[in-house]
Amino acid sequence: MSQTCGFVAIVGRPNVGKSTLMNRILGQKISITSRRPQTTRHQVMGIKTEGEAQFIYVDTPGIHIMAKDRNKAINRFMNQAATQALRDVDCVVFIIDRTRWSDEDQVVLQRLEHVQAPVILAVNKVDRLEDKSTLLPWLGEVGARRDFAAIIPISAKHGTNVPELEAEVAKHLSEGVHHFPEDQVTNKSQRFLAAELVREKIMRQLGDELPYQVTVEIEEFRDEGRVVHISALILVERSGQKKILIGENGERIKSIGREARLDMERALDAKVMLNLWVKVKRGWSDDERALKSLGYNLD
Ligand SMILES: Nc1nc2c(ncn2[C@@H]2O[C@H](COP(=O)(O)OP(=O)(O)OP(=O)(O)O)[C@@H](O)[C@H]2O)c(=O)[nH]1
Ligand SMILES: [Mg+2]
Repeated sequence: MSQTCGFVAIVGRPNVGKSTLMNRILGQKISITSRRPQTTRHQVMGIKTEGEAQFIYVDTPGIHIMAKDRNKAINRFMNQAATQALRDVDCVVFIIDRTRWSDEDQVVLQRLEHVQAPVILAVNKVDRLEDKSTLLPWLGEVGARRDFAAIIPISAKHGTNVPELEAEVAKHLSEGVHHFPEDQVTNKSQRFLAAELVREKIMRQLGDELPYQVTVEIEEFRDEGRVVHISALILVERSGQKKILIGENGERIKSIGREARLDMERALDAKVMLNLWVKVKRGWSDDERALKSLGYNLD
């Protein structure tokens, strides 16, 4: 049998479960997740090779409407990264949250208007649907908004119907040689993953405003075999934010470091010595040049 291969963009507004779905399909944490919107900031590939078929999933930042307070360079970057992932794909998985349809879902649908590739609609988080009887009529209603290749209710968190979704995606791969070796699971480096894990703990542990003002840079990544030494610099916008991040007697930063380190040790299968530093870099999130130097580059 000949090989099949395909790029599959996972898109949707923030917080609908795109990264959770990708991790579920890959069976490991490739992309960070949190209950806050705008967790993912970059395109992240999750590569799954099963016999002759290679699926190259591309997790994307949530496509969002840029209101006055969200029209920063970082927001533009995130929307561009998501839109760019739609180019030249073999298939799109468009995720929505249960039976809600928001203005941002509408924006995503509009971005898909020019996409020729088949679009599968995944109605996620059905485990949390209060009234299950609303689902069937909703699938009919939402199905009228576009000619979807399929509409599949799923729970990315619990795995419900995810194999069915993958089987649907498999129909849309094209014949051709694999782009990646079969044991490769992502296009991102271990350094990138390390920085993301620190940011995930910040997203998960800190209050409302702060996580969006934070970015993480890896200053040192030294692999000594059994031990990996990692130094990460956490950049914030204001000195007040630095104080919050460090917390009373450094408790907060310690807890962030501990959780990030445990995840890193699991991912790298090695002991990790993690050092965290916090620095104020005013205006980094609205400065194109600063963003570039901090790794926010479109591929
Ligand atoms: N109950 C339930 N929660 C889910 C499901 N899928 C995702 N979630 C939760 O929804 C939240 C957002 O999930 P993410 O995977 O980070 O969402 P995302 O679409 O990648 O979000 P952005 O990266 O911010 O665009 C997290 O708290 C997940 O645990 C699901 O099927 N059921
Ligand atoms: Mg995400």
